[in-house]
Amino acid sequence: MNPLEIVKSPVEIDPDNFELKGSPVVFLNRTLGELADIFLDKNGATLIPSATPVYTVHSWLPVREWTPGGLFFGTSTIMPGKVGNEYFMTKGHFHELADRSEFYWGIQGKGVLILMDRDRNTWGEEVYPGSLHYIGSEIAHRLANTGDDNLVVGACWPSDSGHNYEEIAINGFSARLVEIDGKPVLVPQKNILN
Ligand code: M6P
Ligand code: ZN
Repeated sequence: MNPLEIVKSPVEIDPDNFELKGSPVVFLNRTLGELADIFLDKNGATLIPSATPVYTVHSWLPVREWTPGGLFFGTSTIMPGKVGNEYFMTKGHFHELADRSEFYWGIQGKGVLILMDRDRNTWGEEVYPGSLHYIGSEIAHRLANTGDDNLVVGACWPSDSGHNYEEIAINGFSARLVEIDGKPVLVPQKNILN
């Protein structure tokens, strides 16, 4: 950059679909085939084509991962849909440096941000255009789409937070977000496991 020059930022949010445009942008597409394990209804998952996208993520990583003091930015788009009666959702994670926090904010659509603390207490926050969510340290976070349209959520997290998926892969969240009588309900995992 030259002194006194006014330039465009290399990355911007596409106002039409809220995806990130520019360079460098990392794109990730999570299909049902690779996520089938996170849903309770394994048989229900086999009824949906495995190539079906459940969510996509566009991320701008302006610094190397693990750089202290930096920030990453992403937009997640969770598609509408259910496996059995469980809403399409993200894998969810704690941070590898577990005291690192994160902001999420609702951009489009509707859903629930599912949060779980280290004592395995799980609760949710409603996500809608304009909703703002502070995810404090040691809190696992997962997004579920409860609407009929795409759920788009912005995220900003520290570049040295990392992702700890293992704990969620092994123990899951202590509650699942399912549709009961047309409404999203958090149901304790032990009560719906056979
Ligand atoms: C947000 C951020 C990212 C995360 C993405 C998808 O954009 O929290 O760090 O990777 O959502 O969520 P997950 O990693 O749980 O699949
Ligand atoms: Zn995170």
